[in-house]
Amino acid sequence: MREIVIGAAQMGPIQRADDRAAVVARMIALLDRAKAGGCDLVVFPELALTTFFPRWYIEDQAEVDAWFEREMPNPATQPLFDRAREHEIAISFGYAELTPEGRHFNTSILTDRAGQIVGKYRKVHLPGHSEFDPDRSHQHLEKRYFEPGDLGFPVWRNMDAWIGMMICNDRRWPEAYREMGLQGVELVLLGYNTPSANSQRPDETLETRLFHSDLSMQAGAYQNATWVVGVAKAGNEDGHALFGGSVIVAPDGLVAERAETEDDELLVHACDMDDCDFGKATIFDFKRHRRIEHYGRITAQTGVIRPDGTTG
Ligand code: ING
Repeated sequence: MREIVIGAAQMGPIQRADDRAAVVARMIALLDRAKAGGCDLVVFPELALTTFFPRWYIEDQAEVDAWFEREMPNPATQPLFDRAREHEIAISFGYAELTPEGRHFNTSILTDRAGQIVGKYRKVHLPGHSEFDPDRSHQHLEKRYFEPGDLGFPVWRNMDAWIGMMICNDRRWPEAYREMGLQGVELVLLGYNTPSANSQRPDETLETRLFHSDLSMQAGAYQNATWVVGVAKAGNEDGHALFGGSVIVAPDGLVAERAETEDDELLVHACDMDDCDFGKATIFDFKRHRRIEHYGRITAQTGVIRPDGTTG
């Protein structure tokens, strides 16, 4: 048995006016609760340090860059790393990364239990648009503020397990899980900030949107025989609602824990990494069953090319 007690630290809303110190204090409070709950690893949401600023159209680059971190850890987050090291808890959280070369990424990191960063991931699938869209009730400008990730989908050995990360929209793309599944991933950590409503689909209910989120993570877990931890930033941020629904999904695709609120909430579950073995050795023994000679389109083309040659 290779058990990791995992805490999914869902966070409630972060307002545009909230400063990082107040947010880090909330993360530390969740970390203290996780310690009391016996956690070995705690997962925080996407863009955990700030409001979901891609909902705002900002023209001044200096104002945009104020939402980004230039180094990690940094003075604002050092208290979090210090408390995690004291508790001997590994952490993973998302933030906006501004590199020394001036590149902008939607990033997440993973530490070991001594507080050292052992892995970094940069969000590959950026949803939304890059120019102001007057038809939307709220903008979704990740394509404006971030570059697509340039690190691929790495998997690291940490805490006697193969661990990978993805971020939010990545969870909707089976390629992201499979890239890690083909590296033997046993635990996928992901945070998300997902609007509760979509002005382009006013008829789509919150229940349906939560279903799509669960469906994506449960399928990814089952089809790659891996644990998946999905952690929301939730609640009303300056009038814009994000849904909660954080989950810990087992390698058989079943939900082991689910958040009940749209606030700071900690899910705790003892996850045995050996539970991945059955799926990887039977139904999803990739080496025995996959037929890559038939999968060429998946990396040969981006969009649809129909048999009659029409596209788009
Ligand atoms: N948010 C959303 C997500 O992928 C979205 C955007 C919502 C895309 C619903 C498609 C459908 O969960 C982020 N931040 O990617």
